[in-house]
Amino acid sequence: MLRFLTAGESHGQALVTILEGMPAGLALDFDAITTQLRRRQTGYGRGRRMAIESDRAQVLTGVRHGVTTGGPIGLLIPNKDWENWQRTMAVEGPPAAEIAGVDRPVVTRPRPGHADLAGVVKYGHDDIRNILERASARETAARVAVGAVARQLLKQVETDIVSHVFCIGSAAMADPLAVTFADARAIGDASALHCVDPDLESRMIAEIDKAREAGDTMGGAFEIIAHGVPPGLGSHVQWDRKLDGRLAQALMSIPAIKGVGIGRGPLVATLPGSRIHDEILPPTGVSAVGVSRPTNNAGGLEGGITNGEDLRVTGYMKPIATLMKPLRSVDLTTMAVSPAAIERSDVCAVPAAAVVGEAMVAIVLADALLEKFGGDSIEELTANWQAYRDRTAARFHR
Ligand code: EPS
Repeated sequence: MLRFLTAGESHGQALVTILEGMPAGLALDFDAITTQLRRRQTGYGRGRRMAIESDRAQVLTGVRHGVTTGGPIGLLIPNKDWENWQRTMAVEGPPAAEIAGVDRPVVTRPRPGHADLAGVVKYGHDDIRNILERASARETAARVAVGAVARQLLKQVETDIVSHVFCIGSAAMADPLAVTFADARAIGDASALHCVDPDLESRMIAEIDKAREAGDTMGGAFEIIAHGVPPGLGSHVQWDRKLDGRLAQALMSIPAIKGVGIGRGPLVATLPGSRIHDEILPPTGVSAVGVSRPTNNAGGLEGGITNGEDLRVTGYMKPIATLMKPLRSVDLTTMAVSPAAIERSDVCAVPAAAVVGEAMVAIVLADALLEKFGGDSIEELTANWQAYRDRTAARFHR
């Protein structure tokens, strides 16, 4: 239904994206795309690159006079840093003498944990740069731009997405499910790590400072909460239609994400059924499916189908692979033991990954929404959604 592809290198000219399948008739909020891109660039622990970039997506196609046509939406995010990399990243042959920038040496010492080694083996390169440029998390800027468009589609059916960071190293929250959608939404964009608890956030900052001083890096975990998700997205009938599986794939595709949880996540393995499954009770107020659920350990998904509760998805991120105090590696030209290469990098990018996670959840939900309600235009989509909502409410009204 909704598909996208990205292209672009970290220090190339630009990131390029084609988003296909957006219905016609969506009045696009261009500033909202910039706002999401801006959010991804923030967070304590990022490196000097973020001071160079101020990401903006140019919408090149698929929109006329501010409204989507139904055609593919082409997006372009220029890399400001390209100016300094024109020689190293020249597309057409060896760079002419008048081209600005420096000629950086070939990268030959793979970083443990990065795509460097496996990539040069697979693609037959001698210069690791041919791998690392595309493996770089710079690419996630393109996903956030796509996600910002997907969010605008979700807004048409009153679905909103937020996130919060709940763990950096050993500074972790005991029960992230206790954080409500409203709590996470109330975190200011100026917040250093996008954590709901200021005391915990101070401990997280201390973890990052300690890692930076030691020439090390830190990972962590974040949770994405989608509110107002229509019940009935996804399906139990086939493995590749289960929405939890689709969300897991989307989240795992973000660089450095090594685990994904839905609701209570891996802890479901440690508790009895009586403490995991969410009881079904008569409604206490307005409810999408006419019942109330006192708990939400399932994270809004049962049988691979949204159940009307908040959708809660967790991403676990490993520490960034570029260490200023490098691990041992080998120089692939000599095969002698040597410290891994150092590239300018971040100490911690968990808050940025949370924003990328929101974007990926938005894209998966927008796709599932179009699957359920169809619609080549926003008018058609929202009419189908309204009819389903009214029908569902009528069925369970006693
Ligand atoms: C990254 C290394 C750093 C990060 C980059 C991801 O880039 P640079 O080598 O230019 O300093 O800043 O992230 C981004 C550029 C971004 O926009 O998120 C890496 O090796 O993955």
